[in-house]
Formats: sequence, C-alpha cells, structure tokens
Amino acid sequence: MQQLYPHTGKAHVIGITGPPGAGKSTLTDKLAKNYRQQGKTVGIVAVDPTSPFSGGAILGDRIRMNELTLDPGVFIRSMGTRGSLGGLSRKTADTVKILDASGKDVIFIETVGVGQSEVDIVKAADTTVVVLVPGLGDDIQAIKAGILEIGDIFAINKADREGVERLNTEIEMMLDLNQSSVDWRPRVFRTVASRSTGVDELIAGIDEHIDYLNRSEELSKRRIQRTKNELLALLEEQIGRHVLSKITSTGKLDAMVLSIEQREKDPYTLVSELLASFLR
Ligand SMILES: Nc1nc2c(ncn2[C@@H]2O[C@H](COP(=O)(O)OP(=O)(O)O)[C@@H](O)[C@H]2O)c(=O)[nH]1
Ligand SMILES: [Mg+2]
Repeated sequence: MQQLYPHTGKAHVIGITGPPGAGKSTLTDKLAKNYRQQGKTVGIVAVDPTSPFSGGAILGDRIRMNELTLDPGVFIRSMGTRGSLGGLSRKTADTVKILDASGKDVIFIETVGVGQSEVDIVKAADTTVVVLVPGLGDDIQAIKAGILEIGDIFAINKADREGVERLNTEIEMMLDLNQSSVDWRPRVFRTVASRSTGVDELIAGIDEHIDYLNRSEELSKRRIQRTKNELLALLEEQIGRHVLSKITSTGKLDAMVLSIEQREKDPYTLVSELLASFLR
C-alpha cells in the first residue's frame, strides 16, 4: 500500500448500495458495460457482509457479471466477510486503491444491505447511487436514514413493477425534508436493469454529478475529509495495536482489568496514565 499510494486518486469511485435483491449487481453490470463502450476501464468491488453463506451470493454476482469477467478491461473482486465486519471499510478502501493504482478509470463498490457498515464502506465513493425497488409498501421508512442521506443519486430499479410513482414521490418528499447544505439535489432515475432500460440516463446523471463535484470543489472537499478519516483511523489502529502489545507483554493487563472491575481504579484514569507513560 505504501508503494501504491502515490499512484492513486485518479479513478472515479461509484458506490452502489441498497437492499438485497434490488438489482445492484445487474445494474452494476450494465453500467460497467456502458463505460467499457466508452473505452473506460472498470474495477468492481462487490462486498457481501450479510451471511456466512455468502459464497452463493458472490457466485451469483459472478454469474450475473460473467461476460464482464472475460473482458481484460474489467477487474472484479468479491469480498465476503463471513460475519466479521471489523475493518471491512478499510479493506474495501484499500482494494479500491489497488484498482485505482492499476489504472482503472471507474471503480464500483457494490454493497449488500442498508446498515451502518454499508454507509461506512460507501464513504470511499465519490458518487453514491442508492438502488431501491417499488412494491415493498412502506419500505422506504424501514430503510435506515443513513443510507438515504449518502445518496447522491437514486435509482428506482425494477421500474417494470407496480408502485414506481409512489416510490418516486416518497423519495422526492424525503429529499424535500432533507435539505442539506450542499447545493446538489439528488436526482431520481428509473431503471429496468435486467433489460438495460434507463441505464444511459443513469450514466448521464452520474456524469452530471461528477461535473458538479468538480465545478463546486466538492470533490476535493470530500477527498480531503476522507483522507483525514483514513489517516486518523490508521493512526488509531496502529497506536491501539502497539499499546495493546506493550501492555500484554508486561503481563499486567489482567491485573489492570481486575482493579477496574473492583473499583480500585477507574478506566479513564488508567488510560490517561498509560498514555502519558507511553508518550514519554
Ligand atoms: N423484474 C426485474 N427484475 C430485475 C431487474 N433488475 C434485476 N432483476 C432481477 O432481480 C434479481 C436480483 O438481482 P441482483 O442484481 O442480484 O440484486 P442485488 O442483490 O441487489 O445485487 C435477479 O434475478 C435479477 O435478474 C429489473 O429491473 N426488473
Ligand atoms: Mg449483488
């Protein structure tokens, strides 16, 4: 990563997120093909943290994208986590950097689900597309606010089904309530990914967002914020690991825990004492 880092920062990173089965993989496949026709190279990181049986889902994604896997201008990396979410956003961000350094023009991050971990993973993206489907009743209420807030673009996929108008209205109402300070109003598109319908329009929407990011300096703002978060996370991780191994090597960790548990010491004082002694 040390050697790759200088070569990163060139790709445009697109997050694709939304509930399982919404058609994210199908849509990513179609978007990727469209970029390939434009002569752009594509990287895809598919993250599936949902189940210990994710092998099946990942295989499914591979099959849905199997034409792409034959294209040397496309690299697909599936990331299964088998239930452990720790550090996944870091690993995803690192994988994106590797694809970026390898010269891919566009990189997709596809996540499965609508929880905080997906929000964290998708923070590595410049443009985030939230994929929703009609006909799930009041489903938009059930989707975590976090995932809606990170949406730069909304795709109502499976627009061949009933309930498109209603979902569209719900999204627009939510966007009305969610007036953020940034002067980008997320746009809502309708797609039928399985038939490639609406894909050109969605690509145009993504391009429009890229234009906005560049024009408004929002891109550099976002990237600076991301770099700061990454730096702090890396520092925290390394310091944590270093301090832990030092304490463990003294053999005093258990005694410390016991003294806290018996209220002889409090953890706050102990931590500041330990840090002071390490920093010295
Ligand atoms: N009717 C309909 N089915 C679709 C559409 N897009 C995808 N699908 C199907 O929905 C299922 C789930 O798609 P997939 O891309 O794996 O969803 P993901 O879990 O969000 O990645 C697959 O059987 C797709 O063929 C669409 O626009 N309309
Ligand atoms: Mg998928």
